[in-house]
Parts: sequence; structure tokens; C-alpha cells
Amino acid sequence: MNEIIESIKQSTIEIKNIIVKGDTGKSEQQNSTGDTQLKLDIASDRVIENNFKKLASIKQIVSEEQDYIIDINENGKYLIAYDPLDGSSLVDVNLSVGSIYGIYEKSFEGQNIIGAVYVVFGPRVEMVVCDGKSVKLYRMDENKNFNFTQDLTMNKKGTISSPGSTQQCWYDNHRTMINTMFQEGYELSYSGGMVPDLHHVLLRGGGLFSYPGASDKPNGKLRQLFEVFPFAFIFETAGGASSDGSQSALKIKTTHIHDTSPCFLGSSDEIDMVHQYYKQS
Ligand code: AHM
Ligand code: MG
Repeated sequence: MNEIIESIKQSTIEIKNIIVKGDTGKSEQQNSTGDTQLKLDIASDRVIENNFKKLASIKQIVSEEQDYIIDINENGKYLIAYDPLDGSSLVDVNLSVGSIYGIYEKSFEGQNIIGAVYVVFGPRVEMVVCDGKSVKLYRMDENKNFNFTQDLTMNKKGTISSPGSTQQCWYDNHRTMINTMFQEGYELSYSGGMVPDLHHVLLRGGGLFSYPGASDKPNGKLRQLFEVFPFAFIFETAGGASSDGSQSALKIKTTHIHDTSPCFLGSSDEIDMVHQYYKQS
């Protein structure tokens, strides 16, 4: 596992350089979900793939930017699903973006995730590492060393609401829930990048990030392997909770590597509230 974290640090240093110097224009290609890829998405994806290919402990990798699983070592132990540059459509306006990694054993399923890492490229570069026992925050310094900053834990209830997807398309129960949160005093935090948005909720100790199923996208937008499971694992380990609207997001069955699902991440009181509103629908 240690060599995987070291590889992610190396990729982070290289991706930071690509973001700073890189071309923020669009490529001619689309990914499996039909998004037009940026040149930065493709370059970041190559960096991570090349670094992971050097590791004996990795069996397979799969990227949000690629159609298929890539075999690395038959005798490797770990399977890694990653989103090289999440929120890359925000990079041209200089909002924060991130990389997300889910580390699995045996199969790419929520029940088999054993580690998760995400990196925020904001004014600082920060990395959050979860091994299922603790959630640790590291900051990159000017010498490109990652220094441990603090353990992250969540309170039972928070103060932030980060509501994703197009409001026009929300189902009534979801709209009522979010409106009620704001009437009760929750503060809005939404940048459109799940990495900084979830980082905000996690570092403030709680609240709710939601990307629901809606009339335009009944299964939500966020991909299970690359986005939903890694953050569900981190939030649950930090003492928070995750849900697809009725159960822990880690219990979702995956039928295809690019499957999406509705996604709720937050502190335990807010996830209980989600279940109340979604039970009524
Ligand atoms: P991406 O992987 O193509 O960047 O999409 C994921 C991002 C998330 O970071 C964010 O929460 C969501 O898309 C925002 O979606 P929307 O386009 O509905 O605003
Ligand atoms: Mg993404």
C-alpha cells in the first residue's frame, strides 16, 4: 500500500506541473460517459497510468478517462480505479480541481474497497489518505514533500449543504429536503467540483454533499468506482456516512465500470435525514 501512496505523490507533483503549464483546451476525444476530454484530462491520465505500471503490487487499473480495465501484474494484489482530474471543466476559470483514487481487492465493487485517496489542487496542494482505520490530511510544501497535518473526523451533524445537479430537474422530495435545510440555517457551499466541495464538508466536520438522481439523470452523474465509493469509504471511516438514498453507498451493486448512482455524503444526522425524505417518495 505504501508504494501506491508514493506513486500517487509522484503523479500529484507531475499533474500540478501540467495544470500550471498546461493547455486548458479541449481535445478531439470523448470518454466513455460522452464528455469531451480536455488535453489536461488525457495528460493527467497518462501520468498516473505510467507511474502505476511500475508497481508490482498492482493487478489492474481503470480510469474514468478510459473504456477498459488495464492489466498490470497477474500476481498483483490491488485494483485501482481513479479519476485523474475531476472537475476539469473548472480548470480554465482557475477553480479547484482534484484527483480521486479507489483502492480495491479482488474486484471493483464498493464492498471490496480497502483504501482511498484524493488530492485537492487549490491554492495549496493537499492529499487525504484513508486506509479504513483513519483519514489523514497531508499538505505539499515548497520542496514537494507531503507533510502530515491532521487526522480528519466528522461530527454527528454539520452546517454546510452542497447540493449538486440541475435544480430544474430535481424530484419534489429532494427539493423539499434541500429547501428545508436552508430554512433551518445550513450554509451553501458549491463550486461544481466534488473534490473541493467534499473537502469543505469534511474539514468543517460535517454537513451534506448531494448529487441525486433527477429527471435528466435518474441514476445521477457521479461514477461509482471513481467518485462515489472512494468518498463513501473516506466519509464512513471519518465517522460520517454515505447513501444512495436508501443504503450505504458502499452496498451499491456495480454492473459496469462506468456505472453512476445517486450519491449523498455527509455526517450521520444528515444522512438519516436523507433516508427520511427518500422513504416518503
Ligand atoms: P467530471 O468527472 O467530468 O469532472 O464530473 C464530475 C463533476 C463533479 O466534480 C461535480 O460534483 C459534478 O461533476 C458537477 O456536475 P454538474 O455538471 O452537474 O455541475
Ligand atoms: Mg470525475
